[in-house]
Amino acid sequence: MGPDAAAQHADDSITTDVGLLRIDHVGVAVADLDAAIEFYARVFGMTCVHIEENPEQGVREAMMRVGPTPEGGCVQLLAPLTPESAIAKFLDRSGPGVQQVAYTVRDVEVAAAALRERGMRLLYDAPRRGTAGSRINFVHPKDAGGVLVELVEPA
Ligand code: MC0
Repeated sequence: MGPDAAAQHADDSITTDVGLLRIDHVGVAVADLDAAIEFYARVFGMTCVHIEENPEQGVREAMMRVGPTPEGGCVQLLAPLTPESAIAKFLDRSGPGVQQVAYTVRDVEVAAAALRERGMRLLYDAPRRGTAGSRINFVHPKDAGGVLVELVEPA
């Protein structure tokens, strides 16, 4: 058994599958949403397929489709709605750039429980509302190698 397999079998009590299906989107913090939409469309040829305000998350966001079909995935542009929002804080600290990597999961509660079982801190006790009526939760970036991981169960 190689080192990877050994690590995988280190705790036999962990049995629940996290249920990741694919990369849902990569989230990019921006200061000006309209300017960023124009930039991603003009420079990369992406198409804006959805715009939404999510006051609970403190964001105005746009989904930019990569490539001609939905299988290409999306970049999510995230602009702050208020100075207190997570995105405003991120921009103040790090400037514009990748703020999160989001995975589509079969069931967000099952995924959160499986990740808690593996020692990850989930940000919410129960899922909250994300883009287009999805249910979301996050793994704290300090537990995931410096990456804010979002779990997305589509509506
Ligand atoms: C903070 N840190 C990050 C980070 N945010 N590292 C990587 N990626 C990020 N996005 C690091 C800091 O640099 C700092 O490191 C440490 O974490 C601070 O931890 P904290 O004190 O807990 O930090 P806060 O207060 O900045 O909060 C971070 C936290 C927050 C992830 C808890 O941003 C949060 O609650 N995020 C989840 C909600 C969210 O991001 N909403 C916007 C997207 P050092 O080394 O200096 O200690 S809304 C969305 O995505 C929805 C619409 C959707 O897709 O459906």
